[in-house]
Parts: sequence; structure tokens; C-alpha cells
Amino acid sequence: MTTREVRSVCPYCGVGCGIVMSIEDGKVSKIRGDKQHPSNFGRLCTKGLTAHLPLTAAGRMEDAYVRQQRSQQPARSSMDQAIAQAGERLRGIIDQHGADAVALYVSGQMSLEAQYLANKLAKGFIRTRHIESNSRLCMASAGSGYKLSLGADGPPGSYQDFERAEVFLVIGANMADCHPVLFLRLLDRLKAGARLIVVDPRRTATADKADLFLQLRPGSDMALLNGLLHLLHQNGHTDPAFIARHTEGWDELPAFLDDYTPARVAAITGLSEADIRRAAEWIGTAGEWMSCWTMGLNQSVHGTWHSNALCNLHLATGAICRPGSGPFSLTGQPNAMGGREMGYMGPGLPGQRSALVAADRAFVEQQWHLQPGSLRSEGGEGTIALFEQMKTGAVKACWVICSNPVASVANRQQVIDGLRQAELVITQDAFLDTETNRYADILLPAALWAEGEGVMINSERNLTLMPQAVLAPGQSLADWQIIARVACAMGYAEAFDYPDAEAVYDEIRRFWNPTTGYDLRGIGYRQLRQGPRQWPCAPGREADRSPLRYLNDGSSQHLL
Ligand SMILES: Nc1nc2c(c(=O)[nH]1)N[C@H]1C(S)=C(S)[C@@H](COP(=O)(O)OP(=O)(O)OC[C@H]3O[C@@H](n4cnc5c(=O)[nH]c(N)nc54)[C@H](O)[C@@H]3O)O[C@H]1N2
Ligand SMILES: Nc1nc2c(c(=O)[nH]1)N[C@H]1C(S)=C(S)[C@@H](COP(=O)(O)OP(=O)(O)OC[C@H]3O[C@@H](n4cnc5c(=O)[nH]c(N)nc54)[C@H](O)[C@@H]3O)O[C@H]1N2
Ligand code: SF4
Ligand SMILES: [Mo]
Repeated sequence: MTTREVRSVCPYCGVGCGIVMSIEDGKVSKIRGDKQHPSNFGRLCTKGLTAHLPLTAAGRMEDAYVRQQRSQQPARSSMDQAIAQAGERLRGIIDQHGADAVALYVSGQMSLEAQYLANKLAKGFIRTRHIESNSRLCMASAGSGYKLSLGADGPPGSYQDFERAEVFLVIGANMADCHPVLFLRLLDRLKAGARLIVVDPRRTATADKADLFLQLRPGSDMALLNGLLHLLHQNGHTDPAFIARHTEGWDELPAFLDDYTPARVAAITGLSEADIRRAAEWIGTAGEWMSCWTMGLNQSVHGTWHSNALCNLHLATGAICRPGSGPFSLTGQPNAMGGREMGYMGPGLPGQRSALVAADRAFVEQQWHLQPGSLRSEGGEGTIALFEQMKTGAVKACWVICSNPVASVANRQQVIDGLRQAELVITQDAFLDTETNRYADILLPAALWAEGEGVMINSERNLTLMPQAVLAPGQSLADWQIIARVACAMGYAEAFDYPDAEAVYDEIRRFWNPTTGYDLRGIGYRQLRQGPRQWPCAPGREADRSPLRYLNDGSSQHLL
């Protein structure tokens, strides 16, 4: 029996570890870490090592299913018929009720190509306000926080910073369990003498490794972060030259921070004053320091402000855009970074653009060959509001792709009520028996990660090609293909007729954004077949890494 090896990326978290699959007999028989991949240098956690098991697990959806009436059970159907039905019924609802009656709910687990096509279809062709993604539950606060603090989404630094930091502030993240391979990298650095501060209401496996564990009251992080800034300022540990050159609004801060004395912060957070002072001292005297955060800060009614307060600590100390320093948001999902770049939440448009900005709309209209003024200058109100609007009957059709909202969106009953109330629910999943599929009128079988081609972008802006390694079961197709085919069935064939994923990707490369520095122009499938590449990457750039985002020579980002 011959064994073939295919390099790819683990699809289970935003660390984005490189993997090498052994293919025997048309099946993935084994997975090992890719020693050359800059995310993991050969390491994998259990999820990566076993990522091939779901490919052949029982319960895959191999055929499409359609029901004509709610009282019936969906019946097995050919993929061609199901796609035709999906297109026809979506079109019917749009004709009768208008574009805003249709919603797409998509995923940070899909490939970049699928994310791009979903948004192109929703905003460019259907012209509904309603496209949302599960990243709203996960990364939206970090993305908005970056935009408000730094002007654009995406981390300023890279995983390489882990090898240079002297102090780590891990806040609202359980890296030991949820980003294990990156945590090993952090532990290596601790062995070399760096110090770890962990902020979490629970004593986690991550907290167990901390030099200083701040077990604060849930939801009191704002007070702690402002309290740390208060002390950094008071101790003379800020960087006035950096503040003067690169920030706005500092003059107002010290008076605001007066409210956050150690005594008051201790009272709010339940921490001891001594521990708060120690954390501020370590951060203030570190040559390089980085912070890592995830859901403990993001999943909050003031998650965006958390991200801002954390960025403020870096801006005030000038510890940003320097090897070993920076606010580093760890992405949960394997391609949430890609989805954010494609604009699949709220008013987003591809290439870190926004439908709220006239110049951005004009650029995208040109790329999509639309009449000027075609794109709408508004977005939806988010995931929770989407299901509310389904429940009230304003949104009449929902197409869920690569997500299981009945299980994962807050207020489950409202999600169920919304799906029941909708006239048409389309689900696109790799497995048949999910909580959400039970409410679907049309079920479309999706290929899993190793069964289709596409690009994934990890926490540090690194792109890895995920090639097709094995055949998809039954009639299932890659997500990007299903989206493109439904779009064609809706009458948009001129804009959705792609021969392969590479053609979709090449269109995405045209969305270079010289305002934010988002730049994939130098990264094609040709380069990605050699190995992963990190953006920003201007045409002709040889280096595969671009570890510091905002230090630029004017080639990816216009100089101010
Ligand atoms: N094994 C495994 N790994 C995963 C995933 C998975 O499903 N399984 N999912 C991936 C995804 S999508 C994501 S988003 C990430 C999630 O990764 P993490 O965000 O690291 O994990 P969580 O357990 O959601 O939350 C992190 C920590 O926040 C703490 N926390 C809760 N409230 C507060 C608070 O008010 N303040 C502070 N400071 N901390 C608080 C919790 O106690 C918890 O330890 O994991 C990714 N990795
Ligand atoms: N109670 C609670 N709720 C939470 C969270 C929590 O910690 N607690 N965490 C939140 C967070 S951070 C996140 S990211 C969300 C995640 O929530 P979901 O978006 O629901 O993510 P998954 O549970 O990973 O479900 C993904 C679905 O996609 C299917 N699937 C897998 N691969 C593919 C594929 O390639 N194509 C297609 N079409 N389908 C595929 C799977 O079968 C599954 O049904 O949950 C959020 N909700
Ligand atoms: S750390 Fe994340 S990307 Fe790496 S092997 Fe584990 S689940 Fe996969
Ligand atoms: Mo997540």
C-alpha cells in the first residue's frame, strides 16, 4: 500500500498548527505535527493529533434533504435538486418580502473562500443587511477593540513575541486547555526566566503555572486594568515619548485614573492591594511584555472596552510593535481572523472595509462589477438581534453554514422560536444529527476541512493552505462550492462561476487595503503550496513572515 503525505493545518483552534497527514487507501491514517510550520514547529495537542477521526466518524451527512411542508420529515434528495430548491425558495422570499427577509449565519470555522463568497452574496447580490457569524459570540469584542484602539483589526505582533517577552499577562484565557500548543511555547519562555501573571476568577490549569495569580471577581477586569494603568502612571513607568508621538487623548487619562486607586480596585476586584501593585511593578519594569486574552474578556457586555483597556496598557508603556511586546488576542476559531478580514459580521466588507464608509463601498462595488451606489450603507444588529428578528417575523429565511446556533447561541429558546417562525431554514453541515438541523427545511451536506481546498488564517495573520487530501463522502461539497452554486441558482451566475477555490482566493487578493495595511497581494496558492505565509505581504515579498504589523515601509500601508 502506498502512503502519501499532505501538509495542511489543524482545523480546531486559532493557533493554526501545521500538520502532516498520512494518506493510505484514500483515507487519512495518521496526523503528525509539521516541524517546519511557524505556529507549532512539530507540536500538536490531542485535538490536532486526532483531527482525522471525525472525517470517517458515523453520522456524516452524505446526501441533501428537503421537506416541502413543516409537518413532514425532510426526505433524501439529490444535491442538484436541493441546491435548485434553495435558490428558488430564497429568491421567492426576496421577491415577496424584500432582501432583508433573508439572513445568512456563517462561521469562523469555514475557509476564507467560503467566508468571502457568503459575504459577497449577502451584501453584494442579495443586498440584505443580515449576515452574521458565530464569531460574534467569540471574537467580535477583540476585533472592535483593536479597531477602536489601533485603527484596524488584527494583532500588531506575532507568535515570535512569545520568545522575547519577559512578562506575560494572560487575562480571561485558559491557554493550557484551549490554546495548548501556544501555551507550551509560553512555558518554554518561563523556563528561560520570564514571569507569568494570570487573571481569572477560576484556578485553571493555566493559573497553576502562574508566578502571580490574580483570582478576581468575575466581571471586575475593567477596574483591574484601569488600576494597573493608574499605578504605571504613578510609578513613572509610562513612555511619554511614545505617548506623545503615537497616541491621542492621554491628557484626559490621569484624572480619569484617579478613581482607580489600589484600595478601590482591591475593593472592586477582591484582590489584595499588594498583588495589584506587584503586577503593575512587573509590567512597568519589564523590557518587553505581552498580553494574551480570549473569552474571559471578550464574552462580556463591555468586552470591547476590555480590549481597549488592555491596549491602553501597551500604548501607555510603548510596549507594542516591538519584538516581544503587544496586545495579542488569541482567536478561538481556526479562521475567525479570516472571517473578520472578509467582513462577515455587521457592516463589514472584504479587506477590513466597512459598508458604513463611502470610499469602501465604492471600492467593493468596482471589484464586484456593481453599479455605483448598489451597496447598502448599513449593517445588521448582530447575532442575538438576528434571531429576535426571526422570531418577530421580520427575517423570514435563514441559511446557517458551519455553525450550530441552537446549541451555541445564548437564549436557546429564542433561537428555536426564530427558526420555527421562519418560512425557510437552510442548514449546511457536515453531520446530520445536530440540534439546528432538526429545524431545517433544506439540509445541504458539507465537506469537512480535509475534503475540500481553502485557506485558513490563524491568530497571528498567518495563512496556511488546506489542500484537498481525501474525497468528500456521498454528495457533499466544500462550503465555498455550495455557496457559489446556490448563488448561481439564484441568478447570479456571472459573479459566482468559479472553477476552483484558487480562483476565489485570487479575487480576495485584490482587496488590498492600504489604509489598514491588509495585504495578501504577495501570497498566492503558488506560494502557499511551498509553505505558510503571514500578511501583510506586498507583491514580490520574499520573506514568509511579517511579524510586526504596523512597522511598514509604505508598501502595504500608505505612510501617514
Ligand atoms: N479543547 C478545546 N479548545 C478550544 C475550544 C474547544 O471547544 N475545546 N474552542 C476554541 C474556541 S472557539 C475558543 S473561543 C477558545 C476559548 O478559549 P478561552 O477563552 O481560553 O476559554 P474559556 O474557558 O471560554 O474562557 C477562558 C477563561 O475565562 C475565565 N473567565 C470567566 N469570566 C471571567 C472574567 O470575568 N474575567 C476574567 N479575567 N476571566 C474570566 C474562565 O474562568 C476561563 O478560565 O478555545 C478554543 N479552543
Ligand atoms: N454555553 C456556551 N455557549 C457558547 C460558548 C461557550 O463557551 N458556552 N462559546 C461560544 C464560542 S467562543 C463559539 S466560537 C461558538 C461556537 O459555536 P458553533 O458555531 O455552533 O460551533 P461548533 O459547535 O463548532 O459547531 C459547528 C457546526 O459546524 C459543523 N461543521 C464542522 N465542520 C464543518 C465544515 O467544514 N462545514 C460545515 N458546513 N459544517 C461543519 C459541525 O458539525 C457543527 O454542527 O459557541 C459559542 N457559544
Ligand atoms: S493547539 Fe489548536 S491548532 Fe494546535 S493542534 Fe491543538 S487544536 Fe489544533
Ligand atoms: Mo470561540
